[in-house]
Amino acid sequence: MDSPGLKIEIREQIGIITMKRPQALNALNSEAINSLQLALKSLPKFPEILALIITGEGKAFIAGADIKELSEMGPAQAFNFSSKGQQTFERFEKLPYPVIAAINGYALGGGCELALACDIRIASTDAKFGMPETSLGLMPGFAGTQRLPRIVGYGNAIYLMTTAKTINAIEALRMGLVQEVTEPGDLLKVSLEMAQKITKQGKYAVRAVKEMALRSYSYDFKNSSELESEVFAGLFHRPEADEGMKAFIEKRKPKW
Ligand code: DAK
Repeated sequence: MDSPGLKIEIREQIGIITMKRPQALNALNSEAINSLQLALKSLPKFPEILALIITGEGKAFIAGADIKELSEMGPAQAFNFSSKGQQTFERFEKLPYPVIAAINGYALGGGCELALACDIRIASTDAKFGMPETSLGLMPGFAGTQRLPRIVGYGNAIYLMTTAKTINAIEALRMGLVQEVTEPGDLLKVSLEMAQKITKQGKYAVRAVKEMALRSYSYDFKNSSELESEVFAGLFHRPEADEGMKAFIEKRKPKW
């Protein structure tokens, strides 16, 4: 399934979105954002999906928002572009299953922001990360100022955003920006293996964990803990939890 600038494929229970505008290092222009929105709209047609991978074709994950397009925008267009991008990234974040960014090459600016809206980030050894917007007299416009400090801590986030420094995969791993680093040729394989691990867990349990972890952004600790008890109890209404615990006791793999 292709739309301009991207491809979606489904491998068993795993969706894979590949950004395909390699001649511009997959820079996000309005067309690419529209295609991402269409891709998000089409995902519910595949209820079998339990994890999603997003990656880029060629030598970049995504080298940022399209600077050529941005340079022609006035304030009103910039606001619309930013809001549309923010809504799209938020929909990624809110997908009911985990989303893995498989980061090959450059993940700069808006590309790094899209990776931040994913749940897990795996980088190839040739990946390069950065938030170079300030070097263009801009600032991150897809909620990167909000997500980056939550993921790497305030100091690391301010450091990256105010120096416009590009860091490599090992530095990104040290900061907690990525969870795993792999050889470029193994990136998809390692990402698929991680996705497969997720698909083997209880579907509703994984959903509940993601929902609760996301709520940690906006809820205070006490409210979140109370809600966690309710969501936890809710899992006991489903056969999945019964089967998972029974399988452990009977020393076998769960059947779900
Ligand atoms: N936009 C447009 N084209 C890009 C691009 C980008 N971000 N990145 C690369 N390209 C294009 C290049 O212009 C070149 O096109 P041609 O010249 O061949 O037509 C082609 O991709 C190959 O790139 P290079 O020839 O430059 O490749 P190199 O290997 O030499 O260098 C590089 C790779 C990644 C170091 C370099 O391309 C580079 O510095 N790219 C720009 C990276 C960057 O600064 N990214 C951050 C963009 S700013 C907002 C909304 C969003 C944002 C901000 C505000 N609001 C509306 C408020 C987000 C901003 C950003 O993401």
